[in-house]
Amino acid sequence: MSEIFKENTKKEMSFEDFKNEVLEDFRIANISRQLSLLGRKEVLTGKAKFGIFGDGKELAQIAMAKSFKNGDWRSGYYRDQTFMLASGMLTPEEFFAQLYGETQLDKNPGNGGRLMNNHYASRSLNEDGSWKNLTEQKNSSADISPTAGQMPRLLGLAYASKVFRQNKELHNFANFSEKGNEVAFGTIGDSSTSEGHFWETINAAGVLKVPMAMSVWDDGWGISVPNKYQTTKSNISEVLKGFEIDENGDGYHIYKAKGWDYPELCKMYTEGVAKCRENHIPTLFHVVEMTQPQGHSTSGSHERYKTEERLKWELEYDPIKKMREWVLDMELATEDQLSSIEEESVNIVKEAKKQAWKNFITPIKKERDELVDLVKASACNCKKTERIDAIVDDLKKIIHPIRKDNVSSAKKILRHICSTCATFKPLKSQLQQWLKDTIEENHERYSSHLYSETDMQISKIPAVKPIYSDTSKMVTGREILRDNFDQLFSKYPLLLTFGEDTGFIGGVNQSMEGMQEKYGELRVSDTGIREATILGQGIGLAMRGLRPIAEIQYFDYLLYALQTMSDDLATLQYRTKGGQKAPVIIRTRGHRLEGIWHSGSPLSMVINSIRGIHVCVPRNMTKAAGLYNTLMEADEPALVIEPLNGYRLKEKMPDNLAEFKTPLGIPEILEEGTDITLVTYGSCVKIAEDAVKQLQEFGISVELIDVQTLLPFDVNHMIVESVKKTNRVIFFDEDVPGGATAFMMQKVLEEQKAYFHLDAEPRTITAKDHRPAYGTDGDYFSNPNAEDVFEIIYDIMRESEPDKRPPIYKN
Ligand SMILES: Cc1ncc(C[n+]2csc(CCOP(=O)(O)OP(=O)(O)O)c2C)c(N)n1
Ligand SMILES: [Mg+2]
Repeated sequence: MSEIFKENTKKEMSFEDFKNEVLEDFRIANISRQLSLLGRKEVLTGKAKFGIFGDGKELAQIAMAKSFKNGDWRSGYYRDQTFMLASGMLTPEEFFAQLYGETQLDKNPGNGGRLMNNHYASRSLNEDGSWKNLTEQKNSSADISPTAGQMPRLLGLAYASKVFRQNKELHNFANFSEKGNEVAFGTIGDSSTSEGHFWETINAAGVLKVPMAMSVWDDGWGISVPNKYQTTKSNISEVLKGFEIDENGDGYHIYKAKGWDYPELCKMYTEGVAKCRENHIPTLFHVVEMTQPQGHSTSGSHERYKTEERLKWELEYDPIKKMREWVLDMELATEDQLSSIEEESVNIVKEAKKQAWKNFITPIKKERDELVDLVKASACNCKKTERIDAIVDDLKKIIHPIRKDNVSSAKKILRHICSTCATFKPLKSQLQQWLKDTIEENHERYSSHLYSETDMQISKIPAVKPIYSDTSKMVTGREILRDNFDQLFSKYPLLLTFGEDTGFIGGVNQSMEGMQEKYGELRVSDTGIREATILGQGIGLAMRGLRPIAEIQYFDYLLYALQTMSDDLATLQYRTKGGQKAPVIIRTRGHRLEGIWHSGSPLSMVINSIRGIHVCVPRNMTKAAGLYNTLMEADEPALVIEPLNGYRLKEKMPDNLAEFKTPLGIPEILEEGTDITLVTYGSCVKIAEDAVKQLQEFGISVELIDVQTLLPFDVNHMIVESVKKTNRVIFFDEDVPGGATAFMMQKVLEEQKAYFHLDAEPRTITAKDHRPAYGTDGDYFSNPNAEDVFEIIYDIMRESEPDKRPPIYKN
């Protein structure tokens, strides 16, 4: 007995305290289990839509929570309710609020109804978007559902501690870190370790030597697929042995314990996390023999794929049952004491459920009653009254109404209100008003915060023009970027950049030349070839207050990071309803150069999958530098695609480096014209300029517009103003047909209503469906060129002036 006491307690703890702590742990385990059991019932009776629970994983999470301190971070997955409870980041009532989809932030503070249950997040930001003191609270980065999707960001959360510890200049940012003493805790299911993100992160964390405490919850299954189909040797810690720490201090501490062995788990985490925190050594905790008492989720039953024998084993090795036996064996409590804890847990959970449901349903019922009262107050004898009554009666009959029922009924009622009847007249306008207000409220509930809503949103950063003087020199584009970065590094101490070849040689295009030498390896560093975790590194760092520029060497390789961009970064503000932010700048280069993988411009792939991140497509390096300068003042993530063929072209060096700012969402008119509006961006601007000159020779006047950013897109509707003048419009880029040109067309024709001002068919000029072939000829025949632009515009103009313009290329 005394052995166990010694192994599991802090030195100063009394036996009484130890006992109480054990019983408190038993209580949390029971509360958590009751949440799982009752949570499932709430789904099966239709009050909640879907449920996924952490039953069978309770003890390891309680043990882990003991080492989780203020300032620490979690990046985990949907089994972690016990950890959240044990670390004080979740109450039983909040658990149910999330299950129901509660939209009131004070009741469901992690996500305000945007995420399904067991997806957790703490709030890092005050309402005005400013940072809270992250070292005075426990932090959970916001969960996502894709398996292993939590891994790339975990790397960044852990790496931030290294940066804060080793870069002494950052020690005064005490609201972000206490000199890098924070540990980033990761959790993942055994089967999800099959994902590439897991391996990439494990390797990178070992290389970077960061305080990452990674737990694998091993219950032997990924839904219905057992370990033998997931992991070599069916044993993740066994196959990770090559990562084990060596005499040089390289590698991981690797631990293994059974998910039902409470004292062993407590010992493992106490020892492992302490070492991880102190020495910044990544650590792996493999927790085996975990169970899933209720199966994977509410959408299936594990009886379909687990053997009788396995199911029996799971009952026997239920962690709470095992803990109970251990407590009794150790004589830490009596049977009666434990029973009363169990009973108390049932009551706590029932009460929490009742309260959460009341909170959830009351405002919805109130909305419904308002609607019903509104309609009832205005009875008349019109024929359609019956139809209206029927809708109202159906609505009243719904036991658990949701907002959809209210709005859908109101919309249907409106269709039946006769316009002539005097009694109904006020009803019509009242109902219209009710709908308008309700839809606005629901917009706030379900659609706000895709982008920042603070004073640091990009639209609030004033534009500043580059200043030139008589002595301003013409230099290559890469020098403008380099000198601008130099100024940014000295202006913003939290700024750091990393990527493949970014550090020692200063980038493949030399735009970071000399920066590592000047600002050190912590601020300008090389990484392995691992795009997903380069981005994840950026996300985690930015969530902890740093200002990373994560560099992806070529736009074509962004695909490796796209899942993380789309699922994690792009949704972060939205899925936490403004509770967390990660203003990462993703820097890359693209558009035409050479060959299939160094000339891509797959903008539609990006803009349609990363709404929530700004997409900047500068035509030259001065514009690019100005965008970086704007983004550094803002609190939003963005992708900047520098034009690959612009590094060696000459531009004038501005005097006000790091100060001039290119605004986002504001196109620039590069040529004024009267016949046709040509809308483009990036490297296509140069081709368009060539085409515009060729057309001028034939008396065709083109208004050339560079949109500069695709997201946001022309926020002031400048393009439609141009179309009002020219009555013709062309969208031009080197994405696939139906790609980003189609996006621009939809924006201008539908959103800006340019359709009403057109005298000619609107057209797109794009690349071919295939990727561009190698070499200059490959490029010329795969991508749109100036002659293509000339031809299409000439033909459009010929339609209106056939006599003046003879056919050239076809009759
Ligand atoms: C990328 C991705 N693929 C598939 C799924 C569907 N899915 C959800 S959970 C899951 C099994 C995960 O098993 P494991 O990692 O062992 O975690 P456990 O549920 O057993 O705790 C699968 C396949 C998903 N969420 N994301
Ligand atoms: Mg599993």
